[in-house]
Amino acid sequence: MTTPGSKHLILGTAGHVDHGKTALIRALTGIECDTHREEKERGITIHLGFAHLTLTNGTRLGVIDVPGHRDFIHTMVGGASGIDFVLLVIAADSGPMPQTREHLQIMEILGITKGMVVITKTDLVEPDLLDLCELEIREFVAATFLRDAPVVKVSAKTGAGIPELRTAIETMAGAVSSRPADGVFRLYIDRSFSVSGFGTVVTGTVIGGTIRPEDTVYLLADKPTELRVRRIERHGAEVAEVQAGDRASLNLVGLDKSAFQRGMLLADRPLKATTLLDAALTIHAPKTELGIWSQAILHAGTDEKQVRVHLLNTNRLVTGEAALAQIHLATPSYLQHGDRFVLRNSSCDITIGGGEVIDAAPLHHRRRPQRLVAELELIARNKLHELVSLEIRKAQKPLTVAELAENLNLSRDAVTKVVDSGTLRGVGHFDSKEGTVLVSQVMLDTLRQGILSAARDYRIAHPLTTRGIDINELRGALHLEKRAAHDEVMRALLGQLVEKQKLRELDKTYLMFEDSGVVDPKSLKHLAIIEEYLRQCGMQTPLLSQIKLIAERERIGDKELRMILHHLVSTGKALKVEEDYLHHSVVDACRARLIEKLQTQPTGMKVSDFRDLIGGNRKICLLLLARFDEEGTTVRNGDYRFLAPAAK
Ligand SMILES: Nc1nc2c(ncn2[C@@H]2O[C@H](COP(=O)(O)OP(=O)(O)OP(=O)(O)O)[C@@H](O)[C@H]2O)c(=O)[nH]1
Ligand SMILES: [Mg+2]
Repeated sequence: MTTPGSKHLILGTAGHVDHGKTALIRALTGIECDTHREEKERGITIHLGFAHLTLTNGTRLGVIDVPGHRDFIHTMVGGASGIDFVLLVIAADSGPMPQTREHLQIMEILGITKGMVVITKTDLVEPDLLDLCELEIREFVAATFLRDAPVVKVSAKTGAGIPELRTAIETMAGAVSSRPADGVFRLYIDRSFSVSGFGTVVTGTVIGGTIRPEDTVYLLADKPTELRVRRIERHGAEVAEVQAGDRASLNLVGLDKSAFQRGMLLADRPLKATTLLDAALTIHAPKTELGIWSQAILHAGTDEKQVRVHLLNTNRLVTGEAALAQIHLATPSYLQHGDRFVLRNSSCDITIGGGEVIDAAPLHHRRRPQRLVAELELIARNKLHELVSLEIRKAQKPLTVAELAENLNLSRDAVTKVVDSGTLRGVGHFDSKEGTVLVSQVMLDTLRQGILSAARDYRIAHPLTTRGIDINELRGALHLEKRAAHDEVMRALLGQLVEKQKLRELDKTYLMFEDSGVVDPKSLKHLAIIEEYLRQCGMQTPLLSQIKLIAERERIGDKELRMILHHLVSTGKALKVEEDYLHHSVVDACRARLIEKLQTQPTGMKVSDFRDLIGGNRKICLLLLARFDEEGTTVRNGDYRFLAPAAK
């Protein structure tokens, strides 16, 4: 089991083919990494090799041995992606070679900052040649993160220098800190196999978070599939958990082995997929130039994808320069803010460069406005809080911390930390039952304007109403969901608008401040006349032409009459049955008589019985019964109506 307090670190090899990486790991750990038959036959490493090294304090380092051959750079990138420090292996008899340089570039692109140079095969050269070789190497690494790194000279054949190398590794492991083990658990699969009696086992480097047996994980392929972790091994022994910086073998339940492929991501939540990234990009390959649009292969973890790169803040990018780019992926990926990636050319023979994801869910930038570029530059520099601000500004609605975390593929804790730090610019905070709700100032202004227009429009649409718009009607007008998070924002804005005397509150409804809610007496009188007429008509519903006659006599215009009828229906004073209007008192009376009758007639009633009871025409009877069914007064069974249980 894991030693308490021990570090979780991974050491990787790098260097040109045949320079002695695998032999060095064998000399250090006793573990042979070239285990495949084809590797033994060809005498080169083809697949990633895995070993471990126990330090004197008990810490067990994970070790990843990578292939040096130029044909397997994609495998090397996958292995190098999760490492904490590197042994750059250079053979004394040949010095730095093309893949020494390419591997070093890849380390820089991946953001690796710690490591040492190991000169191997020292048994093959004379001491003065060795000194020359060291000088050459010092110059070679002078412009890289290894400029002040230790240089250790060894021979895997004789064992010379191996104890010194072990000491240097101990010292470096002591100085490197483990990655944070909180946050989202993620692991790029590098191998998967079946173990008889156990099912599927996948291995990979944990690049974030922690996972334990019985936890749920998701295989993020085309869509997330839920799986259960049955058993976890680290360095060949069962453990109670693995965390960022560990090599892990996970025995998973839920899918057949064939579902798992190298490059797929496992995570502890169903992360959002993206086919678009905003990123900071640097060109490393010598004499290389990118135009506004270019094709490339993007490597992230053990995953590789065809992409198109669209430069945002320049039309041309040359060796040594950095730029912002929008990257279009051919198939969905689950990258997140801060992830590093390597770009290789489409024919897979040159490492062009690489960079870091700024926004994994950007809007599609057809053009390249200065404001967007400035925003991305800010995020690239100030990181997380700018990203969170941008996400809030992008949203067309209020967002909770949980929604933000989900949109950004971050843990809630990470988002909460940013929110609590008070560094978010142009963002309003609100408390709700769903936790803190965040809204951009721009969106708040839009909502304020929306509330005022809705309050004004409501009164224009309902001129005979003596009340204002209520919160349910407002929610609809503003296209907000019926949720505590959204209502809380609306209430806060309503409060502000009332305080600023833009709105007036009347019985939990809202009117424009200058609107007293009074309807002119003549209109009210007209309304009362039409309502009274409908009441008197009872079941003998008048034709519209008859209502119009009354209106004419009272000097009520056509438009006003339509408004009055609409008002009576929308306020529930009248029921509109196709072209007929029934006063609600008539509906109530019919309902009362129906209930009374059904209580003494448990065998139910047909439509004709109901018609005899109330004396209306068949059409109105049918529509009234349908309404009573709908409101839950009656239930229908074939031709018969019965009293609904609730109405009894
Ligand atoms: N004399 C001598 N030979 C060595 C030493 N280290 C490695 N070799 C030999 O060099 C050859 C290549 O060694 P590997 O360890 O396979 O080289 P590698 O860097 O892992 O090669 P790739 O993984 O294919 O890139 C083998 O024949 C080793 O026996 C050394 O220190 N001295
Ligand atoms: Mg090797």
